[in-house]
Amino acid sequence: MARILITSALPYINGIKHLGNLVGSMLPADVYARFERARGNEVLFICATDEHGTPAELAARAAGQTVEAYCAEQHEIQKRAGEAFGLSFDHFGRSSGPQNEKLTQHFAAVLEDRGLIEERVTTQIFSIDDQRFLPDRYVEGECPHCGYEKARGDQCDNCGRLLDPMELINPYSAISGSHKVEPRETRHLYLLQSKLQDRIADWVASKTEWPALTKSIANKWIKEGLQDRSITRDLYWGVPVERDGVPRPGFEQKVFYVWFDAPIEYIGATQEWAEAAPDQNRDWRSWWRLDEGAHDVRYVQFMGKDNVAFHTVSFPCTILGSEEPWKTVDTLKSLNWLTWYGGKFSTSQNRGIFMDQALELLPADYWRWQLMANAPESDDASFTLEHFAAVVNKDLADVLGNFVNRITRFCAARFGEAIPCEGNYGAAEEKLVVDLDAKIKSYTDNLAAMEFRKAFAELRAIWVAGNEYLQVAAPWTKIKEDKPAAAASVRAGLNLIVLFAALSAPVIPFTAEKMFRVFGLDPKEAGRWPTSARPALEFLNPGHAFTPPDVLFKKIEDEQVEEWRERFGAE
Ligand code: B3M
Ligand code: ZN
Repeated sequence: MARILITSALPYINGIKHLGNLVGSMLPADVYARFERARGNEVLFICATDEHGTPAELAARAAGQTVEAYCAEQHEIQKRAGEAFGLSFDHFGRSSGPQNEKLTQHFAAVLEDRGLIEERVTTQIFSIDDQRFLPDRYVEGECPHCGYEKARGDQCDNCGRLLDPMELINPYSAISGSHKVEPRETRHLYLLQSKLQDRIADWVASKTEWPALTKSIANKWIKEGLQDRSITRDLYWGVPVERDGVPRPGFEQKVFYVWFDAPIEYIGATQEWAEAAPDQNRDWRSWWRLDEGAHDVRYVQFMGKDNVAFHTVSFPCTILGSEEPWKTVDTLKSLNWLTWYGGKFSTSQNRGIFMDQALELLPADYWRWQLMANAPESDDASFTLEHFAAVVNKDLADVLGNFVNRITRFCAARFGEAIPCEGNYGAAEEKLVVDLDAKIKSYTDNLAAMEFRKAFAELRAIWVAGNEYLQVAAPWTKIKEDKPAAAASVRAGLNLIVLFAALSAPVIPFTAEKMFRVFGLDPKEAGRWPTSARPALEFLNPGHAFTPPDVLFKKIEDEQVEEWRERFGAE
């Protein structure tokens, strides 16, 4: 039994996440966690809301709430949405918690002791009316290159060039619109990443199992050379810049940068998990400290491609730079973008479906299947309602749902609501076993490699093989001339439902549970990962009672697609 630590990128606190965010990290992480648990491994699956930074402050202000109240409320909303989607986190924490604060301050202190942190004075735009320094993207003005009037301080959306906010002509605050802005000097802590160039380059080079997308992004940053980066901000909301409870002189009004503390929350949330159940002897250190048991942990991270640099370079600088025996990541699965009809999901422009809305339309498994079977792995992928409906209707309703409903109903009508006893398996079942075993192996290998599209193409092929078997065995006609033979194929078909439930549970857990319940089975027991269809065909004893389920998946009608197109801005 292996110990596997799984983390999903931490969803930012400013509002409920859309389907693209979901498939970008939390959902694939969940599928993988469920798979590894079913294989009998000890899994710890950790996530949290990422709560600090300017966007949280501004969102709170827009909502007319204090940032503390806003974050507390939004955390609960995201937590509930995750649960409703079946995200099986062992803990869903909060980066604004005391554990993360202590750890963040600890890392900063150790890094400073190692000579990796220094104070530097920089110039930044200060907004007099807002009474705050403006992060680059909150300064707007005219682009010095193309003249576009709403260029952001970090980049011009019109010509695409990267900008420095000082370059903007006629700059103003994107927060208040005020033009009363001026450059002012401010002092910040810099993490001297340049000193860690070789260390990080060697570490990345040693990671031979990283998938291509992850590796190529990491290598790009290493090739460009690691830059020293400021890890503090002039803000109210964040981890205070303190050491052993004492504020750093000159930094009383500053906090650590959100991207410095957010990854540390992977550790913080694990500590929250342990402290949430004091009676259960949970040892967070055994997952994170190499000197306290974590040497045998395998650590897997999931994230969208825009987060890869932070996880392959920045966070490793924090961890490795500390020279303390912390566990580092073994492999990182990164995903491309899911687009909404080829464009961006956007709350303000009412484009796309968000997690809470999705569940108002259909149960979680419909979305989980479509998103994972079409995950943006090798490239960006476009979500369209038309494709969604086609996939659900075909894969889930016609193939899997139809299989389950057809065989359970037929058996109930002709043999009664129990596994038929008569007849023996023969050549057809042997062929089925050989075929399924090859597919189960390929499916398992692809899941283990986190190649989700390939994996779920294989799972679909497994369901199809079940249908084809029934098509050929045709108990509905055979029953007239050879009842025992018909009984044997019905018995095989019913056993396949249990097999399919176990294999499908990582991606469609709610449906898998319903399939187990048809036979009154406990998903924990019956859901162990199958390696062969051979024992699976004998799993249910003849005479074992069952109850045919209601239709597992309803087809999506054209009118529904039309209505949703209207509502969610499809174009
Ligand atoms: N919160 C993702 C984002 O907002 C970011 C991930 C943090 S992972 C430590 O883009
Ligand atoms: Zn421009």
